[in-house]
Amino acid sequence: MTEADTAAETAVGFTERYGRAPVGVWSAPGRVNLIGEHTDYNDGFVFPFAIDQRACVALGARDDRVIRVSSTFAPEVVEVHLDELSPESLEGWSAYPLGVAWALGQFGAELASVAGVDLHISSTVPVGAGLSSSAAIECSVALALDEHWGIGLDRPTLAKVGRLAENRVVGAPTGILDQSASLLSHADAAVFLDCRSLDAEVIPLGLVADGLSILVIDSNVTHAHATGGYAARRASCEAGASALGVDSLRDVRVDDLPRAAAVLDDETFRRVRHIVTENQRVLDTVRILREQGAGAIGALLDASHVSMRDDFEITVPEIDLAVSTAQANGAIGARMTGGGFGGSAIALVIDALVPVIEREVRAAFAEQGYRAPTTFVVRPSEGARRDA
Ligand code: GAF
Repeated sequence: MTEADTAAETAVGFTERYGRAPVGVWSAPGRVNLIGEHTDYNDGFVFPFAIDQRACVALGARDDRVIRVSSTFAPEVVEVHLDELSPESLEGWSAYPLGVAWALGQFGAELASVAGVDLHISSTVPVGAGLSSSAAIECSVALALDEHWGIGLDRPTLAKVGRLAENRVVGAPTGILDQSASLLSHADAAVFLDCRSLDAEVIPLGLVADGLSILVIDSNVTHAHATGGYAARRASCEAGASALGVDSLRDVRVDDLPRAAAVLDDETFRRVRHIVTENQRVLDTVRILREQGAGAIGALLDASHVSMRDDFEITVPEIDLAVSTAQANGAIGARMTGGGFGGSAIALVIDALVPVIEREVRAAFAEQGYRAPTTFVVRPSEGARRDA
């Protein structure tokens, strides 16, 4: 199904639910993070791109103060009065779109004077695969409501709106990576984002011209960042920064690591070392991409994976197997992408090797008795937009 089909189908779904046509359809993509993992909430660098799987939202005007939201992934229509929107009153899947409506109010939108809306949402971004299905919903809804209500926030601010919904309403202590990728990306390029200044630069990847593909290997081990390991890693980073006397780990350089080793316990040191070296790898990836093209960044992707596996300890055996099998079968580089504890690996691959690596990874999973992975090539795509 093409992206235009998805937008048209979302409009049809809206009409079926609400008995009238929508006034518009907006969409926003999931993302792959090429490199720079867990660096965002440490004020560091990330280098993601939007993928060609998107969440779509169709919107219809109302003349009262009610918001209704329906979707293709749950049978119910959730209804809330605009005066009753609060982080505490929202739960389940509807916390993502309704959380965004609440968060817009925290960024200056005069919600007291807007009329309600009906929303219908669909998505082709796989859930729990580490590809930011939640940010895709948040960013499509943020763009739709911002335009419909005439708020006029810029895209970096809309990314903050999405992150606030995720942090305060959904309860996941995430950074700004996913929403920035979803809102700022351009086709055939990745976004080099400084998460401290929020300066963003769109850098062409040139994959098609170089005959390269990014293969996603979804381990089908699902993750959730509202609980567990993600928050623990964030706490370790904060403890490390505090022990080293810096505001954030962005302020620690690779040359400072011997001093850090003398001050920190072994586990905290390894968490810090991942962040510090990962920031440097992002900078090196951007430089090498510019100088030599994507075919030359493989060793950095591989090193990033080792760091996530051994220092940050956020990979799982299925993901490690996906990465090592891709590498053993000719991938230029491979690493886990996203927050970890499941989700997906990516492999940078010469086009002709894609089917070979897919086959070998599947065979390796079967041999270990793991649930079959889902594999697909992603195309670096345009960020959030109005479709109709
Ligand atoms: C998740 C979070 F949402 C991001 O903010 C980021 O921390 C990422 O994990 C790890 O790089 O996707």
